Amino acid sequence: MAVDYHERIPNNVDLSGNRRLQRALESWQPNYLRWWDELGPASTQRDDIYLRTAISVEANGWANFGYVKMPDYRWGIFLAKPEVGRVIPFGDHKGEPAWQEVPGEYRSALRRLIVTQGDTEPASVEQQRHLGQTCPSLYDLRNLFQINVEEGRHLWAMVYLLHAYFGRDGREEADEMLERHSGDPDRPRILGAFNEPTPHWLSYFMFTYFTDRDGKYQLASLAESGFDPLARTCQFMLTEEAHHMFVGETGIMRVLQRTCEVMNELRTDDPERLRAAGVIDLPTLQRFLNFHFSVSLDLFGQERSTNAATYFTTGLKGRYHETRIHDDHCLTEAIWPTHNLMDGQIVCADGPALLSLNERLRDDYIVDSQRGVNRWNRVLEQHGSDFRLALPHRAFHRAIGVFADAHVSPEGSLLTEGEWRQSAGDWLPTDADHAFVDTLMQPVTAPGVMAGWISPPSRGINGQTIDFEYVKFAS
Ligand code: BYC
Repeated sequence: MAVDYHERIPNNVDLSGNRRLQRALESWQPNYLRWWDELGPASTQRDDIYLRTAISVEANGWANFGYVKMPDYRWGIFLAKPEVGRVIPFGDHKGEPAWQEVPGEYRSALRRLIVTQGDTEPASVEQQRHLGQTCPSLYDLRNLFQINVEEGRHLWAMVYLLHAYFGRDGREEADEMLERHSGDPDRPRILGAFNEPTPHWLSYFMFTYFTDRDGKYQLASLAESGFDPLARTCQFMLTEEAHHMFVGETGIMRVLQRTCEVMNELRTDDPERLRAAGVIDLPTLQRFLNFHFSVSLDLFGQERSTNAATYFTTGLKGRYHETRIHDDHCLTEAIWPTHNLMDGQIVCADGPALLSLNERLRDDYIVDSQRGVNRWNRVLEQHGSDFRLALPHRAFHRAIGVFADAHVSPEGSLLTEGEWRQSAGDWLPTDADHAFVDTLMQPVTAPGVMAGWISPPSRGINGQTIDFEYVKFAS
């Protein structure tokens, strides 16, 4: 499964054995590079970045570190090793051999899933385009660029599937991936969170903690797919996704660490005094957490979804860790508790599990999200602070699903519109919060030096020291 780096498009799928496909992808490649140039990381084309490039999909030694100019990054196509004799693990086709070709009757549903997944990847690169200009350190700058090139590679992964398995309409969908843009009023990205700006590094760390985590759960569900090429692609993408969430979790942890240090130095938790001292106060952090968590919850779709039921019964998209679950994997009789609005109250009532698959995945996601919040709270505890960060209620600030029209407090109380308006500024980032955070966003590019609002990381990348020159700027 070694990757062939002599090819124009590095791959482990024997691309040179299929000339037509190779030519089609080679003709998409310049459009991709043009998109990267126009909408990828701004003003970085000639800088040397200490990046990790995949050289094999084996668990040991798949990564190679070295200085790369981002436009020269070897974006390629990597599928995890095939599992000999793999069978479809769930749904009506459970136990049948996994599909190596697209089953005709599920073609459009499968294409839609792949397009929705693929669309998020370039969207996040577009959202983060300007962050490099305000990096808090070279270490952080390098991590941003690592994530950007990997999201670019994840787009390549989905484009490969579209080109290889969906003929002409797949090629058209691949072209459209580069034509929709994050926040574009005429041609926006498909899912809501990917049209929200990521204006500064606090939003970025929250995004990589909460929104990339949706990526983890969606990719893990697609990694169970009966369509084997999709499953294998997503398995490999998941290994890269883990680093993105690490950047978010440790980023927020370092912000907290720095705030706590200053709180203790000044013996205050007064937001105004802390802001004046150049750190982000804890209520502001909570407001950003509320925003990014709630927007990410929307990415799981409606609480009751016939789409999700169909994806499952037809074997296209499974549950998180499907093969580790002990049940019939068909769910025809099963029930699952789902949150709903009934008679002016939020209730959690049993309903058909098959219709509740989006909600079930959201449940798994919430449990996982809470783990990091607990680790963040340990930092507060260690510094003697009584403040605790908390995930807001799942019905808070939702734009998709049964709570989209409801006004709900972070604690889960239903409110009138007037009550909501009165308090929304306490719960969600205000323009003033953004303006304050923006004042902190001054670039720090001397090796080993950190912006005043964030602590150093506990260690460097790939065994390098924290003051390693992770980015060498073109002079
Ligand atoms: N925004 O039946 P429902 C990642 C639409 S992140 C706008 O619930 P379904 C990454 C929906 O399309 C992971 N529209 O839908 C992270 C449907 O439209 P139609 C991305 C939305 O299909 C960071 C209608 O509402 N991967 O990788 O069950 C950086 C009915 O809804 C939204 C995937 O999402 C929304 N949030 O569930 C980089 C996996 N939600 O039919 C990358 C693939 C729903 O009425 N996607 N709608 O026209 C899916 O599995 C599903 O499409 C969804 C939605 C879970 C997203």
